Amino acid sequence: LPVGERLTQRIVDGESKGIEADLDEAMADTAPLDIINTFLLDGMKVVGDLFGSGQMQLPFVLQAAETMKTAVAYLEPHMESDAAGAGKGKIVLATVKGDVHDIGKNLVDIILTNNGYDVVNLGIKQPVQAIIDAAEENDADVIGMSGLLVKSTVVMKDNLLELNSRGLAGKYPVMLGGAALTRSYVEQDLQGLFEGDVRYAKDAFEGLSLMEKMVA
Ligand code: B1M
Repeated sequence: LPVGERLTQRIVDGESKGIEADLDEAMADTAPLDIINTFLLDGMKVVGDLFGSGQMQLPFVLQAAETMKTAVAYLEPHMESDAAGAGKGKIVLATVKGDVHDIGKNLVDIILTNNGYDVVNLGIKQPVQAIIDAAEENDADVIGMSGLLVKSTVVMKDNLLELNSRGLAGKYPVMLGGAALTRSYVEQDLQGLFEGDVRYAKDAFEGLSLMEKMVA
C-alpha cells in the first residue's frame, strides 16, 4: 500500500507500533499538517463511521485515538512555526464538562500555538467555573470551547448564558468547535442569546482565521 493508505489503516487498526517510520516516509513529500488532515483524519472518520454503525467497539476506538495522538505528537516538532508572530493574543481552550474528546481541541492548540498565539489548554471535562477562572487569571482575549457529544452543545449554550449572567459576555469573545455543532446552531441560535461575540469554527484552520479576527 502507498504510505498514505498505510497511515489511514494504522489509525483504523489502532496500530501505533512502528508508525514513526511511516510518518518519516510520508514527510518526505507531504507536510506534517497535510498528513494529519488527510491520511490520519481519514482514518478517524472511518473509525467514527464503524463505531456509529456498531461495527467497532469502544476499546478499539480508544486505541485508534491513542494512535492518532502518537502520530500527532511525532509530527508536531516538524511543523513550521511562526515564532516571529509570538504573543499575538491569548485563548483559553477547553473541552466542556462531561466530554472527554480532545483530539480536535489539541489540534486547534497546535495550530494556534504554531501561529503565534498563546494557548492555555485546560484539558477535558472542564466546568464553566474553571474556564472562567482561567480566562480571568490569564487575562485571555478569547475563550474556546470544544465538544463532540450532542449534550455538549447544550453545555456550551449554558456556559454562554453563565457568561451573560456574570456580565462577562462583552469581555470574552467565544469560539466554539466540535463535531456535534453545526454552523446554524451557533450562528442562529447561540448568537441570538449570547450578549457578546460567539463564532463557529468548523475546523482548526477556521479557528485560526477566526482568532485573527477576534483578537484584532
Ligand atoms: Co466518542 N463519540 N464517545 N470517543 N468518538 C463520537 C463523538 C461519536 C460521534 C461516535 C459515533 O457514535 N459515531 C459519538 C457521539 C454521539 C452523540 O453525542 N450523539 C461518541 C460517543 C457516543 C462516545 C461515548 C459516549 C461512547 C460510550 O462511552 N459509550 C464516549 C463519551 C465519553 C465522554 O465524553 N463522556 C466516547 C468516548 C470516546 C473515546 C474515549 C473512545 C475516544 C476519544 C479519545 C480522545 O479524544 N482522547 C472517542 C472517539 C475517538 C470518537 C470519534 C470516533 C472520533 C473523534 C475525533 O477525535 N475526531 C467520534 C466520531 C466523530 O467525531 N464522528 C466519536 C477527530 C477530530 C480531529 O475531530 O474533534 O471533530 P473533531 O475536531 C475537528 C473539528 O470539530 C474542529 O477542529 C478539528 C479538525 O480540525 N474543532 C474545533 C474541534 N474542537 C474545536 C474547537 C475550536 C475550533 C475548532 O475552537 C475552540
